[in-house]
Amino acid sequence: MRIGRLLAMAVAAALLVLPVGPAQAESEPDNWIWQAAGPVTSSSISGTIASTNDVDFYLLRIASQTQLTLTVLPDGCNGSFDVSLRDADGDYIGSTGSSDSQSQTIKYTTQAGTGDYYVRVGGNCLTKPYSIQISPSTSLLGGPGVPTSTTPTGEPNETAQQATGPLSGDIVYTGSLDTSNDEDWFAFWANAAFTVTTTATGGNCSTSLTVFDSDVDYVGGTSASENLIRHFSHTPDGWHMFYLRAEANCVGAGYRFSLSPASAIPLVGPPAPTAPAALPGIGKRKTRTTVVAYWGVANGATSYQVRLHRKHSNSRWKSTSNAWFSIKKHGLRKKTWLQVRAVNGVGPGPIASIRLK
Ligand SMILES: [Ca+2]
Ligand SMILES: [Ca+2]
Ligand SMILES: [Ca+2]
Repeated sequence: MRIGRLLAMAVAAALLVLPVGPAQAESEPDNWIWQAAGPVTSSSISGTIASTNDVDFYLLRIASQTQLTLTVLPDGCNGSFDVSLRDADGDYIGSTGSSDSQSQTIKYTTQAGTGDYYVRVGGNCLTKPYSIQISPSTSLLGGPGVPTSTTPTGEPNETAQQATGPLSGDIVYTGSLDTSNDEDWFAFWANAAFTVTTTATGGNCSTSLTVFDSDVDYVGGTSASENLIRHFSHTPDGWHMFYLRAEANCVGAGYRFSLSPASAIPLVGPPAPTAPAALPGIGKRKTRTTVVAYWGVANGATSYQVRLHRKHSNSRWKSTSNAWFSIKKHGLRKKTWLQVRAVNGVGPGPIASIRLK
């Protein structure tokens, strides 16, 4: 981008009055998005491109709808620094270079809501440190950075039967695909909507993650290449086991992935089914000719059973889908009780009783 000489001087003058806090110095290794330093909270970042293939990543956590300016200061170098801004998934937003006489800027209004952004610095100016000012620095929010604690996974894990698991939620797992036919299989339980998040970590390869259900039928998936973060979300219709398969398009691919939220990723299968709960209550109503008993719906009930009880004798249990039972007063003997219980496929629940006469 070309800017006029006057404008350049105005920008340079403005820079002189910018408050300059302590610069965040780079900390190698920071060559991948998952190695990004930060979140940066100082008003400038600085580092050195140490070799032609050195790249430096920084994480910025920025307040909602900030009019962000990244200013790459003149470097006095024959080469140039390449500076780009990336969104939370590593996707490109904009870039600028550096020159030996003029500052260059990236200006961008961040999205609504607190958001993560990445700054990537590369280039061929190998002799001088770079310096990038971030404005307004008050928009830079702190907080946890890219997780550095990871859980490596191991071989063999070539099929669903060999799957490693069950995996936990909110853990960053790492793995690599080391041969042309290497597949890495994992298993996990999920009982609510979950998201698989992944990025490639090595070998300049693209890694794909595919989710299968417990019958090893395809559910969906995503793939990520270098410095891109990708997601796949799924809402299961209950508590199920899933399989996750990692594959890559070239040998030596590394990958990271996590499952979230942890609350949707139980470590065990669904609890065994149980008989229905007790009836929450039972009552009765009398008319001139009948007594009607009625009860509250029991948790887990698919139907109910009723019988008459008197002293030590019971009638046979009779099934009903109603939550009530009606009997004629005429012929009803004294001290007769109605017993009711909820039932389901597991069996009957506790008995509730009410005196009819
Ligand atoms: Ca560096
Ligand atoms: Ca680096
Ligand atoms: Ca494997």
